[in-house]
Amino acid sequence: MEIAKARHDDENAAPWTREEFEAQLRNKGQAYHIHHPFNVRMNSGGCTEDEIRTWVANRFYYQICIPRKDAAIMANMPDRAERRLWIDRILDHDGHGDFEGSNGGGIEAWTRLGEAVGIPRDELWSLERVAPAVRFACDAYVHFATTAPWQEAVCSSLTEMFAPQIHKDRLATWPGHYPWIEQEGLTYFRSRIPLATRDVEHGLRVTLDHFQTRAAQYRALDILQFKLDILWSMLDAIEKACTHE
Ligand code: AHQ
Repeated sequence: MEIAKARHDDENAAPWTREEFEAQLRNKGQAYHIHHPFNVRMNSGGCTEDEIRTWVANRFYYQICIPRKDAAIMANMPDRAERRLWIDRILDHDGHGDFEGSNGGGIEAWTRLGEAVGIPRDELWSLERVAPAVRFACDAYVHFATTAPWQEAVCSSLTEMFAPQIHKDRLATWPGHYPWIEQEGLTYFRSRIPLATRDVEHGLRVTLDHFQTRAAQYRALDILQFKLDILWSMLDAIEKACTHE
């Protein structure tokens, strides 16, 4: 009760400065799934081959939801300048041009990760290994992006403030811990580091501009927590699926 009361009183305070607001957003990184016990075990070499395959197969559902989520945001975006930036996110995942090589997009790169860990393309795309709670969490993200004001949906993508580190961790630890995984399969993680950094510049500008009062800034923190909970609960479900293998 005390926390709720403290926040209620605080919501009428003067808004945080842009710097303070950004610091509050970045402070939410303490709840990022980089700290989830399954991710810690995975990046310290503690997963079996089949647990890695379970993680890859379940995260594939999240990856194929991302461009649909971004298209939903585009549909709610009235400003052409913002759409001209946001559309890159869809192409980054679905691919573009001749769809060959690096033009194949992130979903294709994740398919190559699947093959590198021993999941054939058809099995990965069958979604047969996706846990119900992973599907639920990803569908909740797409639903939020479809129904929330576009600036709130943009704010929810800011978990990517913390993503470069998690990708760097995998690139630094998997080759040593999981030498059975073909190195080419890790291309997706390498590709996301500059893209996440670019995405966050846009997402942060929209967020810092849009949420103007202290109450609105608290709303932004709640939105970010909602997305952090999506990522965390996905790993809860993946961890549970691994115990039943
Ligand atoms: O590969 C990831 C990705 O393309 C995205 C898009 C972004 C969004 O729009 O919400 N979030 C995101 C994330 C990706 N990878 C996750 C990981 O752990 O590999 C991290 C995740 C994120 O931090 O939101």
